[in-house]
Amino acid sequence: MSVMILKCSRLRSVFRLRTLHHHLMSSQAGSDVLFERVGSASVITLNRPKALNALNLSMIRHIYPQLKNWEKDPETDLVVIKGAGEKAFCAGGDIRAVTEAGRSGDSLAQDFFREEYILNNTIGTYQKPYVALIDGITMGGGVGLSVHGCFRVATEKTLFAMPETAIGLFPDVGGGYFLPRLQGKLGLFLALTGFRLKGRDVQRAGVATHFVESQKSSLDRDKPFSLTQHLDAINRRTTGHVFRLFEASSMEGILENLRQDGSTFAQKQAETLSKMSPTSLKITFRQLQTGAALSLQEVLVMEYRLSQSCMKGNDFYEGVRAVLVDRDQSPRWQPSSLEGVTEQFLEGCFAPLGEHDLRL
Ligand code: QUE
Repeated sequence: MSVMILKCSRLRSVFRLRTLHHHLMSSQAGSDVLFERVGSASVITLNRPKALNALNLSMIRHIYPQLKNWEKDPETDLVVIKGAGEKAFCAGGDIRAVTEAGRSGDSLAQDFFREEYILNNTIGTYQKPYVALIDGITMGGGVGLSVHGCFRVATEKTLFAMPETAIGLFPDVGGGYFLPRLQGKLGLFLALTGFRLKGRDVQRAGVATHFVESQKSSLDRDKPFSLTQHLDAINRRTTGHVFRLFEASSMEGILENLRQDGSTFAQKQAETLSKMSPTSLKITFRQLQTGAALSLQEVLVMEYRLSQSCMKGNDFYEGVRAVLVDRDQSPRWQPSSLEGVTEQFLEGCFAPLGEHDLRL
């Protein structure tokens, strides 16, 4: 009898586990991401074209073990990752689901960021060639699936951005690592403004390692980097004192620089920054400043702390509401100005989480 009860309760818990597993892996289980072998290449296809291949936890949980297997698999010489459909490689993370989970106290709010960053680290330390075909929209979470790998192939259809300051988040997935390592202050500029890079410019900026025309291959070969004239401004030196628009010791300093500069470019960037979450801007400024001297692993630990701070605040929920849910594009940020975001608050955002810290 006791054996029966034991068996029953074990069966029940196995069944419960399977139900939970099924639930986690549902939303068109398995088909959200496809795996295939092409010669000696193992290929990952992000397969949610209607959602611009946005990355959800189910996809992360399929991709991670597959990458680990292929790393040891003698039949696999390289890994290729691409997006299904014409429009996107991957437009980001499924952050709408993350904010819904955050509101209802669901653990997805922790699990998503933790497992996503672990996957980013796996790509950054991968022992075989990892080739990301970033043909189409490549933003946020999609950048994390590509930029840390050794080959990133852009096409004329690539549209790259780290747009998170617009939704009260910050440029995560290792943005604190790769952005400060781009030329001059380009990474900080991209991080704060969410500026979109297109086509060959994605390679010019150093985000892509290669460029091919999505059909053939010589398009725009002689076209210069369209930000070249603006890079002078981003890193500008004017007469008298050394003065760079995005070089300042604080976020307020950058805005001051932009407002004092007469150029259309500077005014436009000041206007863009005025729409972003002040909390996100200050977190991002410090994230890149700190991340410049850290390893990818240390950056991801820092970013996990920041993700959990954003989950506790107002702006991430409000940003997702304004941009992705209600689409009124009118977020009500709290605090509403940079001055309202104190050093003491920022200190707390970057503070260790003890046993809840990300471990890599
Ligand atoms: C800023 C962002 C994101 C965004 C829009 C922004 C982002 C993100 C998505 C997104 C896009 C398509 C989807 C989806 C999410 O949009 O991070 O689920 O299907 O993931 O202005 O940071």
